[in-house]
Amino acid sequence: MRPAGTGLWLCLALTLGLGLVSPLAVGWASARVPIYVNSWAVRVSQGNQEAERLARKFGFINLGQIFPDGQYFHLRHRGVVQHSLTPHWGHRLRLKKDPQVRWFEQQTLRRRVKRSLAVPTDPWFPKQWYMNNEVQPDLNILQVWGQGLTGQGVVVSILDDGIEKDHPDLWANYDPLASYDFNDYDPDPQPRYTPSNENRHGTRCAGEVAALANNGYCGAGVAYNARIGGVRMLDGTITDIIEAQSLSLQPQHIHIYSASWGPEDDGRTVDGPGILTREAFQRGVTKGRGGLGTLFVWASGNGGLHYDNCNCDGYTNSIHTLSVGSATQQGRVPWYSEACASTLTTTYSSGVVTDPQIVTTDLHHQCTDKHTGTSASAPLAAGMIALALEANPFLSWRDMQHLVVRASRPAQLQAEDWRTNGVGRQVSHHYGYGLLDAGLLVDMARTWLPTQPQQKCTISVVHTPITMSSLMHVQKNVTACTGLPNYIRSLEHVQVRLSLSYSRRGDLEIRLTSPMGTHSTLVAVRPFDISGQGYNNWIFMSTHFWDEDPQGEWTLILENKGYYFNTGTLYRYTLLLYGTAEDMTVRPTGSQVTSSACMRRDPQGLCQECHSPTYILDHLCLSHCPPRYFSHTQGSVTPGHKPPGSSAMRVCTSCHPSCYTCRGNSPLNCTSCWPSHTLDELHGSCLGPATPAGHPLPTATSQPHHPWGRARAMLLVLLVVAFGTPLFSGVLPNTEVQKLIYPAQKGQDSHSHSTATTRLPAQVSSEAELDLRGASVAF
Ligand SMILES: *[C@@H]1O[C@H](CO)[C@@H](O)[C@H](O)[C@H]1NC(C)=O
Ligand SMILES: *[C@@H]1O[C@H](CO)[C@@H](O)[C@H](O)[C@H]1NC(C)=O
Ligand SMILES: [Ca+2]
Repeated sequence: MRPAGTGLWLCLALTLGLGLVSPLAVGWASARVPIYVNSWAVRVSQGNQEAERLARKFGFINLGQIFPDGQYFHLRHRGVVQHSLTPHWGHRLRLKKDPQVRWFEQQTLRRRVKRSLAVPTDPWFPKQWYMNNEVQPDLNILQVWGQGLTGQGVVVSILDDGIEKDHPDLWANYDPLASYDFNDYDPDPQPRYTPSNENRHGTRCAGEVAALANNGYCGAGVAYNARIGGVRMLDGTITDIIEAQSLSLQPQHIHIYSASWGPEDDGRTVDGPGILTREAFQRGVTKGRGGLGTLFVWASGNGGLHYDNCNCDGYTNSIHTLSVGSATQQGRVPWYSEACASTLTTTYSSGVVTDPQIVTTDLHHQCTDKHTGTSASAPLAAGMIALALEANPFLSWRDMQHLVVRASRPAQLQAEDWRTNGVGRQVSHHYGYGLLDAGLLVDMARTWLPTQPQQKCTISVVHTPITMSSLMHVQKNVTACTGLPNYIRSLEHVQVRLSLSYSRRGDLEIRLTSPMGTHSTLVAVRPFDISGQGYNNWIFMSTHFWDEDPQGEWTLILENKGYYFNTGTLYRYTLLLYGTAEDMTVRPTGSQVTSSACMRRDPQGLCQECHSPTYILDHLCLSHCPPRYFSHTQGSVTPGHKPPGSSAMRVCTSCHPSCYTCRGNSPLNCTSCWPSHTLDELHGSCLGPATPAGHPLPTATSQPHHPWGRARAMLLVLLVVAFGTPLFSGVLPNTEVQKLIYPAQKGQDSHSHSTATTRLPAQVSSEAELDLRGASVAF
């Protein structure tokens, strides 16, 4: 229940007999859309008798007079849905026609928040310096709580070493459907207790997101009314299967996964997700959350002491994860922080011993003020993202990344590498776009115009072996798929896929410069990386070119920053651009509520038709149809129902009730099912709760254990083995400075849309590593 609704509003609400706000209603209400409830205020001239007559005549319940003057009455109708986006036309007509009714109004939900309640009363809240206004600026969470947003209706799962589900500050928000134990294969994620309490990490992360507020215990979570689950998966043998299963647990139920782990942060590892885990990410963003895409929030890594670079970690540098770095209370780069171009945003965390740390729940029903590292930063961001999702539940995974870019500020964060990119934003390899501001994030989430589907433009720059010099520039004039359906005007992520051999990998610095002049370091010197294996189809990612126009000359710079006699051969270089054809820099500023995508309104001002690419649902224009609805172009369903002047209407229509998501309204059109139901992929139908024995897995919709999945995985492994290692040798002379210029050719950029297709795995780790790799927990 919301603690926010008290005071005057509560009195009024009780008088009117309104229930408290449901999660769905909160989302809508915050988007300033009226929600009609099943209550009417009616003014009659002849008092209670007249009100009783009206109630009997039309089937209302008379709940009595509103003021003691016997004129205004509160009528409720049981046959009307409790929350509706449209007024009830039938009752409106009837009441209008009745000569004894002098005035009436169907009631709508009012959002009223008692302002003083925003500051939680929890005893440790004064120690939560990063959100109690103690430092300026902090994460700006009080402002969001002040608006009544607390994560209600949002589900977050912590992928870690378990969660103490009976902790007094967690139990009430604990969600068993968002939890599982993949170490023991049972539904209970309770951590394994040891004398050294090493399995406390997940419980600590969970409390940052959703510790209860105002319960007189510990502190408060960022989204203290969100539901929280835990996946126990780090306390045992870690395989690609376990990672993939964890990341695809209940993708229609869990909105946000928060993970603070990855390959060893030892400064010499280059490793990323295996085939199945990459497939899990891909499925998550395309199918999770009813097609809006699962939100994977990731800690950028703790390898700072080893001069590690998070671009050598295939989890944080995936475009599908939202990677979060850390800053100390003083606004400094913490000693453990890893710098890399794939970090998107930053939240606070610990620093040196004298710096304050993060306050959260701990094992054995305890509280702690000693949570540290980037592991502490990612859950804070996950909580803030939960607040934004409550404000607008229809944001896609890419919408959220766009919003995070815009809601992050350099603020007082100190770094030597703050630079202004081609669209005027400040960006740093330590902090991404800076400190995330929850107030800004929520404000922008409310009015965000959905982004168009993701396009991908692939440019193969080098495909014959070149011997590398000590400083090599590879230039390429790019058209960004101009004239093709996958033309990109505004960039999101940029990837560079490289295959090269090098005598000492850690000595090679790789940088990329965009046509707008933004320099991004893809990997800096890693003194501990003495590997002679080079990079084998490794993908580097940068977020620093966000919203830039990619047309023109891109320069890749490979520079030997170490031993003079280093040698190497560049085998392949592919530039992969992601983004949309929309010019994101000319979007109107200020309020752009989704209703501004409305093309035609009825006399009441309600929207009837939306501009492409949005779809209409209940008079709202949405970028995607939510779960339980499918998008289609009307005309094929109800021919002759077309509005004048337009050939087709884009609408969201209900699925068959047996489906969770679907592509049509038949029970055979399901694409995913409700929790505990199984999708029959052959027939597109959902089967009721089954699998009691022999199938301990909690979901059937997304597990990568389908026979075809395994077959394909095998195939992919074979492909990797066959094509993974380049076997060519260099031919060009080894000059000091090399400049390679490749002109643009129209049509050379390949056509590929990345939204629907499943691609071959691009990052290749050796077959043996797939199963034996241990993931290191960030502390
Ligand atoms: C890139 O190509 C475009 C179109 O062919 C041309 O106008 C432009 O001058 C080229 N830029 C560079 C730096 O070569
Ligand atoms: C929906 O299911 C029907 C069969 O019931 C099938 O004919 C139709 O093609 C399906 N629609 C889509 C879009 O898959
Ligand atoms: Ca508490």
